[in-house]
Amino acid sequence: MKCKITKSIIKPFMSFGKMPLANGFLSEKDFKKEFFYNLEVGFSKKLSLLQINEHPKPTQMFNKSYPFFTGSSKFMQIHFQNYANFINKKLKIGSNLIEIGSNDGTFLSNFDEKKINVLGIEPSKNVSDLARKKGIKSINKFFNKDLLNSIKINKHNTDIITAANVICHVPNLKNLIETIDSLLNKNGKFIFEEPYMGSMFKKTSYDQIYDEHIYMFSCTSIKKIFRLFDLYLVDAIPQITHGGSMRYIISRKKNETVNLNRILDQEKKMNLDNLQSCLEFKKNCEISKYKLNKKINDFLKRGKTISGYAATSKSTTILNYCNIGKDKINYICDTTKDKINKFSPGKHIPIKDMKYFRNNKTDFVFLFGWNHKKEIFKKEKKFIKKNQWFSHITL
Ligand code: DWN
Repeated sequence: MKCKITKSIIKPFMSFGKMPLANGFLSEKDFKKEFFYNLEVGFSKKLSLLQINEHPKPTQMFNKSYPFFTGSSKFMQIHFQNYANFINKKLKIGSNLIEIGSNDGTFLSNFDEKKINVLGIEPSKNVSDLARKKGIKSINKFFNKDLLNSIKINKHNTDIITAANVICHVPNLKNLIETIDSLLNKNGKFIFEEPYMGSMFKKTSYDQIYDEHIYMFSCTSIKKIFRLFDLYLVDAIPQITHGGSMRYIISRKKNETVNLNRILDQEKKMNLDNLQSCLEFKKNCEISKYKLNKKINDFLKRGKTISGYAATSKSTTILNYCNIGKDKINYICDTTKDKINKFSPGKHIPIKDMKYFRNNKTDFVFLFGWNHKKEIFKKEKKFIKKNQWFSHITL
């Protein structure tokens, strides 16, 4: 191992201001002691890596009652079936498979445990317990070097390590990658999916940036990071999930596909390897904020009412950055039990269940779960007309 990368503070190129925990849905009695930090974004020229500077401790974010369940979206359940099929093709009977951040076991439930030895590592107790209840081997711990000392596990014996929407949550990438390195066998692969910086810049979907998303990756940054550990990005496959993601395939052997080289060229053209694209993104965020406030104020001036749909982590960035509170949005509806009857982080908009949404119709609905648009529109088409939906990005 040649390198020393730990997250270092870099000069920010933009700030979203004071932010609460993205998933810190809270009760009224806790308003006064709510935690805030400065959401500043920097860009490492060396690694072409977008990162936030300050963030709460991982134990503060991924705790015993983490309110996000992978299985909460039907579309994502199908996506994880397809992702599992993709991985299954690379395994044989008796192979060892580990998922980092296995949440409620949605992905691992697609494997036949009689054929594949699956193991999920999940730091949030509530979701890890849920996976265990489904019969999936899940260890309630953070995936890092300490894990190797605390559980019985053979080194260099894992065929595939996977993750989805997890690696950008881990501040100490050095520790994480070294742990992966010591578990994978000589032909082992690390395959993971993450929201894609290129899609975020194209859509100006700045709400992908919040405390849990410490990094925003591109193929260029992933290639640079893993190379430092003698591990190589060999292929990348774009995904439509979460508004545009990328599946990265890491191997011990350097053997880049034509497809990967094409994406890397595209990223150069988009300036994803340098600060220019970030400065453009910053400008676009400011324009987006102005336009969103104007749209909402116009609705209100016309006497219209607004509710929000899906109390996503992402909504915390939008509401706090754009300073939108309960004077503008009456409530946000959501399907998650742990969020219902609480209040949104920072802006304290009430979170209500879907029954409330049906009985308290508003003129317009802010779709915070815009990445689940297809699924939600289909579900709600009887109740909400197409022209009643809006978001900070084009729907
Ligand atoms: O990376 C992360 C992604 C994968 O999931 C995490 N850091 C946290 C979380 O982010 P998110 O909250 O922005 O994820 P989603 O999947 O965009 O939104 C989930 C929320 O939306 C849940 O609270 C459930 C809600 N929802 C709903 O109320 N009705 C979702 C769907 C599909 C629905 O129909």
